[in-house]
Amino acid sequence: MSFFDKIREGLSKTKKNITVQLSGMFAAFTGANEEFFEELEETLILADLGIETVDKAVSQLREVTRREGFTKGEDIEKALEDILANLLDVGDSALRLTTTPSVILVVGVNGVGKTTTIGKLALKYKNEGKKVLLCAGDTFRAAAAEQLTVWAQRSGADIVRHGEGADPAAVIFDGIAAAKARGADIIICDTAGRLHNKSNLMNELSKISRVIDRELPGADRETLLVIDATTGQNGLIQASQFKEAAGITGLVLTKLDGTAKGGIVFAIADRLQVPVKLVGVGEKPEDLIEFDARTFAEALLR
Ligand SMILES: Nc1nc2c(ncn2[C@@H]2O[C@H](COP(=O)(O)OP(=O)(O)O)[C@@H](O)[C@H]2O)c(=O)[nH]1
Ligand SMILES: [Mg+2]
Repeated sequence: MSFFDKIREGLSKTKKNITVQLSGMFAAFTGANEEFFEELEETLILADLGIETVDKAVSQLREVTRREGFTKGEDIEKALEDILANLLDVGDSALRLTTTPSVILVVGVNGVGKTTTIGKLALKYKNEGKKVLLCAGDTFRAAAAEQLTVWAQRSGADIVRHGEGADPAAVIFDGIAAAKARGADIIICDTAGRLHNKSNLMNELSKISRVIDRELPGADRETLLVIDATTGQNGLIQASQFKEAAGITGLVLTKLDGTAKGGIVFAIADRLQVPVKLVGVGEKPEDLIEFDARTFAEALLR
C-alpha cells in the first residue's frame, strides 16, 4: 500500500472513529510502552491536532506517566485530558464587551459561518436586552448583505449596508456613526472572506481596523476568527494569516455538529495562543454555545 493510501485510509477511518480508537487504546492500556505512545501520537495527528502540538502533549504525557507509573487506562486518559484542556486554556474564553458601544469584528474565509454566527450573536444580545447594530462589511456580493438583513429582521437588530462592491471600511465607518447616533450597545461587523490574495486581505482588514480605532478609541473590541471544524490543518494556516492581518482576539469553531471533532483548535490555540470563545453546533439561532476547554478536551477523548 502506498504512503498516500495509508494516510487516506487512516483519515477516513479516524473521521468516524477517532474516539472509538482512543477508547480502545485506553481500555487495552496496562502500563507505559513505546508502542502505546506512538499509536497515540498517530491518532492525535489524524484528529487534526497538528504535529507540534501532538509532540508537546504526548511528551508531557510520557513525563507524567513515568512519574506516576500509571497502569490503568482511566488514569492515563485523565492525565491526557488534563494536558489537552491546558493546551486550550490560553486566555479568557468570555467575550469582553464592557464599553458602550463595543465592537465585534468577524473575520474568516468564505463559507466558514461568519454571517450565521453574527446572526446568532445578534439574537443572543437582543434577548439580553442590548441594542445591536450589524454592519454588512461583506460587500463582495449583494447576497451577503441580504443574508445579514434577514438575520437583522429576525433578531430586531439594526443594520447598515451599502451597495455591492462598496468599500467595506466605509460601511463600518457609517455603522459606527449610526451606532453612536442611535445609542447602540454592540456593533457587529461582517467581512468578506473571498480575498484569496493575502495582501488584499491584509489591506482591507487593517483599513477596517484603523477606522474602528479612530472612530471608537478605547472601545472594547473582539476580533473573532471563524474556523470550520471540518477544515483540518488548513485552519492553522488561516489562523496565522488572519492573526497577522487583523490581530484576532478569539476563535469561533463552527459546524461541530458534523462528523469533525475540531481537533484543529488545539493546534491553533497552542501555536498562536488565541483562545476559543464560541462554538457553532448547527444553523439555528440557539446553536451557538460558549466554549469550555475541559468539556471540549473530554469530548475529543470520549
Ligand atoms: N451545520 C452547521 N452549519 C453551519 C454552522 N454555521 C454556519 N453553517 C452553515 O454554513 C454555511 C455558510 O455559512 P455563512 O454564515 O454564510 O458563512 P460565511 O461565508 O463565513 O459568512 C451556511 O449554509 C450556514 O447555514 C454550524 O455551526 N453548523
Ligand atoms: Mg457571509
